[in-house]
Amino acid sequence: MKNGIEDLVIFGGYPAFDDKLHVGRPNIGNRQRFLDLMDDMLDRRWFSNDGPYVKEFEKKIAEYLGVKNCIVMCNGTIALEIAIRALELKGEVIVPSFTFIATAHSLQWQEITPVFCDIDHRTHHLDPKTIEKMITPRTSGILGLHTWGRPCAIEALSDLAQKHNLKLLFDAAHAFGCSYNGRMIGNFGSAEVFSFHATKFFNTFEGGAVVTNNDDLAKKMRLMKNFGFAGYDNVIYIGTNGKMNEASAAMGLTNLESLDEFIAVNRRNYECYRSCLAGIPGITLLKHDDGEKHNYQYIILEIDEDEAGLSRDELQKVLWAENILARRYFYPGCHRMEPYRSYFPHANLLLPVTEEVAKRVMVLPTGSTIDPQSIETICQIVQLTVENGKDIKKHLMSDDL
Ligand code: T4K
Repeated sequence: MKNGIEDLVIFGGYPAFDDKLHVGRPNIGNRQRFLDLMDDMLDRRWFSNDGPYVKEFEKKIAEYLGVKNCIVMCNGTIALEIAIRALELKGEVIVPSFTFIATAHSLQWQEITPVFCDIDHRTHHLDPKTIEKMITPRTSGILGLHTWGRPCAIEALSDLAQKHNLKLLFDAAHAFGCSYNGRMIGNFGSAEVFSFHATKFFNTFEGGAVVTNNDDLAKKMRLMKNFGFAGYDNVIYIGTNGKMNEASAAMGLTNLESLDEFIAVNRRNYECYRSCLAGIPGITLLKHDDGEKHNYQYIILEIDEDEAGLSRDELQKVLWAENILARRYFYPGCHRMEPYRSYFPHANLLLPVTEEVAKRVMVLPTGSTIDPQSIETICQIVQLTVENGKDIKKHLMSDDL
């Protein structure tokens, strides 16, 4: 408990936490269950190439999402690349810049130009009104993103895709366990791609999946993730190595059994942040639609510098000094990173909302390693900092901390 700003580390106090609090600390299900699966895997000596755990994991995910096909892969980025190639996207694809760099790279890696489109300031999703202006004769698709797990404007994007004869793919890296109009994310567009990276609330160490209700597309992606092999000595398609290994699938099977628990903990943490941050001027917590399923894996704040008295970056400095490692996802936006910064030096002019949002957003720690007491402490520090925003700003500027 900090009694005044003199207790903050930036003024010479002790850190609120001895150990660093991370955004993205992995959740781990029943440890013994995982170790038992590992024992069986070692006895069986079957480690990869469509092993029994991978098959069972794919079946369970497809059932959980109510989708016809699930193809698990070694990570979300390769899964995106394979989905993009299987859909035969080319030329230009419309995509948000306010995303993790993998979304843009998965296109550029295949020499497809990501055309960055602005977002809606409330939802942080692709703004359907802006998309139409970005469509050219070279546009072959839209790559939408369910940012923070909240479903993007699925219907508007589908209408636009249909109207302009474009393919529609969703980067659903954040949205495992979320629904839209009561239907699980995974059922929309031509296909949707999940990430099961260690930092996601549901992880397979590294991993990802493409899900689709299109059987032909699924068949093609299965070939592509296995070099194009259609049987021994028979390659019928260009492919790569996108296979998930058995240890990752075992982690996935273990964690699926604890999925509801992970979500319940995230929800408890979200509610705790919601009540503790209420009423702090200039601090807005992004809300989730209580009528839909949600994984609550990201705690997203927007900081209004005028109201809070200090900027997002200044608040982050205060928190880091206290060992609260808040993150600035997705600063500064893909368009300000290479190679896109060099390719499109004036992209910022078309992305005013992206620029603004990237300066305001901060993501706070949650997950099973964070308890309500820690959240109360984090929020108390945010409150204390905002109450003294002007003095802290002056101090940070003078000390250049
Ligand atoms: N599309 C979107 C929209 C995405 O957000 C992502 C991934 C992808 C596509 C691509 O999917 P993958 O190919 O990754 O499956 C992290 C993750 O590495 C990345 O997967 C994720 N998005 C992104 C949002 O976050 P960083 O650069 O923040 O990672 P890092 O190493 O700083 O880790 C974050 C925090 O988690 C750290 O404070 C430490 C902690 N951590 C991390 C790892 C790996 C742990 O405590 N244990 C761990 O094992 O990108």
